[in-house]
Amino acid sequence: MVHPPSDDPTWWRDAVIYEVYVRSFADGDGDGTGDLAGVRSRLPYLRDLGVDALWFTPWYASPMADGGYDVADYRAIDPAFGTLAEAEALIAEALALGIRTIVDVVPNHVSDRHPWFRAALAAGPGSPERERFWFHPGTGPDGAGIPTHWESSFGGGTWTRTTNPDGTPGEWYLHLFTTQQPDLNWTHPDVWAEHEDVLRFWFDRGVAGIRIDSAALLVKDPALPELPAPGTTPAPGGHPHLDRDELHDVYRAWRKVADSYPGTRVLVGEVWLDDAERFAAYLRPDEMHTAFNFDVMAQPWDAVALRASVDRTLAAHRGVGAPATWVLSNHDVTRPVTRYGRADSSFSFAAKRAGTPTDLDLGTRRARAAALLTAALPGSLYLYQGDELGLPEVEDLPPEAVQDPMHARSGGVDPGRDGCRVPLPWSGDRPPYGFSADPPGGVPAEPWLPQPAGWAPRTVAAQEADPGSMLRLYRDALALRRSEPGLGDGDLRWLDAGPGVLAFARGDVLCVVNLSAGPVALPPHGGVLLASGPTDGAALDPDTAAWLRAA
Ligand code: TEU
Repeated sequence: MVHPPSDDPTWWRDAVIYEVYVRSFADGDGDGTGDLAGVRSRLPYLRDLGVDALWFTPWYASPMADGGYDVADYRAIDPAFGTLAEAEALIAEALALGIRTIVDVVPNHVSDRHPWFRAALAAGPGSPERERFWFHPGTGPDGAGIPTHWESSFGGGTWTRTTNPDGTPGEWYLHLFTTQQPDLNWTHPDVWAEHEDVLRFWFDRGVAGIRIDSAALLVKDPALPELPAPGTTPAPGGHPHLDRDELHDVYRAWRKVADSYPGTRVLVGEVWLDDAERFAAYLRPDEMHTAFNFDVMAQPWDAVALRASVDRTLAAHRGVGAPATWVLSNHDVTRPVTRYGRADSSFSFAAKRAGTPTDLDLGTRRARAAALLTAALPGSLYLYQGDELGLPEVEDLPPEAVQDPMHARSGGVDPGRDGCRVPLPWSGDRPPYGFSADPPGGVPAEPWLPQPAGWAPRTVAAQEADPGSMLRLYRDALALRRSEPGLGDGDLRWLDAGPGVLAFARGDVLCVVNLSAGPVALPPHGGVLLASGPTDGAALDPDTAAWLRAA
C-alpha cells in the first residue's frame, strides 16, 4: 500500500519518524557495514511498517571517531555508506513510497579531519583560521594547565593541547565530546554561513527535515568561565556552554532557511534539558518545529511518574503551540526491553545500568505496552531501528569489539552505546541473519559489531510470520494510528481508572495501560482495537496496554 506524502503543511505534527542508524540497518555490499544500498533494498519493509519519515544518523564523510558524528565533509557521503548519487536516489525512492527523509546536522563540532580544523592547525596561533574554533593558551607559566575544568559527557576533560610546527607544545582547543570533535565558535560569521549553506544543500536535494545534534550546546560564553559549583544552578541562560540565550538567534535564522522552501521543511532539535519551559522555548513559532522529548524516556515504569511526565510535556508544548514528540529510545540509550526489565527502569547517562540483572520477558511486555502508550499520545512519534523487533541491549559485546568512544574515554567503566547499535537481524538462524547481502562470488564479512547467537526468533522474517511478535504489534499500531482520526495531533482527556493505571481518551479511541501488579477491569467500551497482550475485553493483565473503541 502506498501512502504518497500529502502536501499537508502539518505533516510533521503527527508523523511517525523511524531512526535509521545507517551502519547497522542493512548492508548492501557485504562488507559488514550497513550502507545506503542496504537501506534502498529495505524500503518496502519501512513502507509496510507504516512510518512517515526516516531520520538518518550522519551519513557524511567521516573518520568515524564517534560513529559519524565527527563530520569531515557535509556535502559528501562516506564511502563506506555509498555516494551522493545513491543518497539522492534513496531520497526519491523513499518519497515515491510515501516516506520523507530527515538528515542529521552536527553544528556543535566537526571532525578534526575537517578542512577548517586542518587549516587552523596549520595556520597557527592568532590566525583567522583558528577563530572558527576555540583555541586558547593554557594556564601557568608554560601553558600546560587546561583553560577550564569543564567535563565531557563522554568522560574526561574538554581540552586537547596542540603541537606547534617546531614540535613544542602549543595552544589548547575545546571539544565537548571526543578529542576528534573540535567545537566550532558560533560567534564567527563563517560558522553561521556554512551551516545555512549545508541546510540548503540538503533541502535542495529534497529532504523534508533536519535533525539538529546537541542543539543546546553550540554557543559558549566567550569568557570561558569555570562551571558553576556542583549543586548550584546558574541563572537561566547563564551556563558557560548549555542552553545559552544566544542559541535562539541561530535557530531563528535556520527557520528562515527552512521556510524559504516549498513544502514544509522541519527542524527537529536534540535538546537535553531538565527544565520543560526552557526546552519549550526552542519550539516557539519562529524557531524549531519540534524537539525530542526525553523526559518520558527517562521515567521508570511507574504510572505516577509517567503521567506526571506526560502532563509536564503537554503543558510546556501547549504554551508555544508545538506538538510533543514521544521517544522511547535512540542510538545513545539502553534498549527499552532491557531497561524495562530492570528493578530500576529509569534511564540516565550517569547511571547506565549495564550489568544489573534484567528480566527480558517482563521488559518485553512493558516495552509492548509502552509502544501502545506512546503511539496513542498526542503529537509525533520516534521509533529507533530494532525497537520494532524488540531487540534487547547487547550487554556482552567483547571489549575489543566496542567502538564507541564513551567506553574508552571512561577507562572502560561506561559500557558505551554500542549495545543498542548491533546490526539488525533480517532472516535466517545465525549471524549475519541476512544483515549483509552476499558480495559477488563470495560470502559477507562479519558484521562490524558481532550479533548474538539466539537472535533467530527476533529476525524480521520470523516476526512477520508470528502474529504475537513485536513487529506485528508495531505494524498494527501504526496502521491504526494512521486510520483513526482521534490519534496523532490533538489533545487528550485523562480517565480515572484507579491506581497504577493510565487511561485516556483520544477522540473515540481509549488507551488503557496497566502498570499495577494485578489485573484491572477495563472501562466500558465498544470493542478492543488492539492490545499488547492477551485480553478477554473485560480485564487487562499487568504490564499490558489496550486501545479500545469508546463506548
Ligand atoms: O548526542 C548528544 C549527547 O550525547 C549529549 O547531549 C548527551 O546526551 C548529554 O550530554 C547527556 O548528559 C548526540 C548524538 O546523538 C550522539 O550519538 C553523539 O555522540 C553526540 O551528539 C556528539 O555528536
